[in-house]
Amino acid sequence: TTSRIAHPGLAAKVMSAQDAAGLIEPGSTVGMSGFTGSGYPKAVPLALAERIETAHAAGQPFRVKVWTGASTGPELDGALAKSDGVEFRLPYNSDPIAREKINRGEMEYFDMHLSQVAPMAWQGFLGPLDTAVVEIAGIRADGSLIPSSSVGNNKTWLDRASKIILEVNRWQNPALEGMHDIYYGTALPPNRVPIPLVRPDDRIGEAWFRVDPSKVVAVVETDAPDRNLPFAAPDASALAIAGHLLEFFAHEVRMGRLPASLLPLQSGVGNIANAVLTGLVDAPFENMTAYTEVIQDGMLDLLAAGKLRMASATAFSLSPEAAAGLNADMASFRDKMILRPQEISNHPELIRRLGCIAMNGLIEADIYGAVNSTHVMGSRIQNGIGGSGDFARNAYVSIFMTPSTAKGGKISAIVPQVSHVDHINQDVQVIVTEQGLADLRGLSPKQRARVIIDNCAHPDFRPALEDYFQRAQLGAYGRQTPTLPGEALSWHQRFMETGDMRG
Ligand code: 0RQ
Repeated sequence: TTSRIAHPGLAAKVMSAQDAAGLIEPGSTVGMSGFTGSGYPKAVPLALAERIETAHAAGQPFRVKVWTGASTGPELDGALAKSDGVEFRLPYNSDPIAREKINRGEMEYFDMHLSQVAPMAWQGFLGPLDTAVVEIAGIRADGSLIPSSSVGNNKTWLDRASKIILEVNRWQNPALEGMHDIYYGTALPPNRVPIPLVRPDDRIGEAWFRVDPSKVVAVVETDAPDRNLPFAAPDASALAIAGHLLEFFAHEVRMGRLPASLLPLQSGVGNIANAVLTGLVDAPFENMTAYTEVIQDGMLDLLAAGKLRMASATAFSLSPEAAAGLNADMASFRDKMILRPQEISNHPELIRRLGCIAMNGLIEADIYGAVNSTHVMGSRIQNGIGGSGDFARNAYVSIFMTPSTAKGGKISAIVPQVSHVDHINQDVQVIVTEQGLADLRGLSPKQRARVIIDNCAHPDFRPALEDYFQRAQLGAYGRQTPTLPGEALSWHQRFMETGDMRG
């Protein structure tokens, strides 16, 4: 046993990843830890994938259903998808191998609002949970668990699962202990009560997970890094988007619609979101806070610069350099960060109460402001809705950001009609591209189309959008949201036929 496992009863359950994976039955449902590449189990899923491949080679069927917090790493989603071992997956995936299987129709996938996973599991809508496989940073003498670099749905998996496999990862910094806030006050209707969090830095729970030691069937020791992906240096487009957004914030402060320290920031993942955060380092806003899903590099920069007072999230999503920097200086960051269950980090009640500024990416938006965050050409899933819906609908101001074109200019991110809807126009208040910013608050559909076409569309596509909008106003069945159904998706059709929306 090591100093990371202080509970003798659980120390006695240490075994190899292979032996632990042997306890997972074909056809069962497995709830795994992991959120945006951090805190996912790194040994048991790999061993399970090997077991599945061996079974398949012997002609035996073997697939499992996998639930997580959000995206994980190649050792989990990649390995299990490659082994053809996943029959069903929820709630968010960004692994390329799993994405390919899903889009080939070989894997069922339910992408869902991240705040709703735990409540739906409790409500019983997702079926029973057979096994939890959860990475932790250590086990205390009383048997409580020190959470790892993400919290995600771990509390719910530990509570709901019939049996539990723990991965104790020595790579995780022991100073993570004390950073987490695990809230145990959720209940199902009709017994639900208000969640007592009124400031982003409130602590309302405990620093550890509770667990019933009799449900723990295996403890596996690992020493392996999170999947930390590098961020690309922001390109001209990301810098332009960040510039428009910072100008907007300054304007809103001048108009008295935002306080000088802004409101709690939520920032999606990806290079543009990171560029916006980096831009805030030199902006005139002080004492900012973040109430968000993930702490990425830009958030650490803001904390280090003293601009951000604190950040609340459910996980880290860091580049290798930022992860190393955080690990080396955990003592100075620790008190400024709180990691919570995703049910709390993304809770509609809390997002509405705190008045978050939501900033998320999109695949395409239409001239009326509906947003597609998930499906390329209406059918091919990219990642999933993730937390974007939790934040967009409930935010104080809901912002979506994107380059105005994709695939080297062949695709317009502004289209006559989105090919799939994740966010209805009422949930989309500001759209920003490198061309400019459209403030849609208080505007009717036709007024929205005017500013989206003028401010956000790429000049290569603006005339065609203008032409469609004019003809729709003359020829549509109704003039409230003028649409020509026979033509609205013709840009997508043209891309699928010719590889270019421009024709
Ligand atoms: O694909 O890599 O094959 O070229 O989509 O696009 O431009 O790199 O942008 O990384 O910010 O992702 C919406 C996917 C944007 C992301 C989305 C193609 C593009 C590229 C990625 P390639 P970019 P980003 C909190 C918030 C939903 C979840 C969410 C996302 C790839 O932001 O998953 O918001 N959001 N969570 O080429 C065809 C278009 C396209 C397109 C982009 N119009 N047509 N392809 N692409 N636009 C975080 C969590 O929930 C965990």
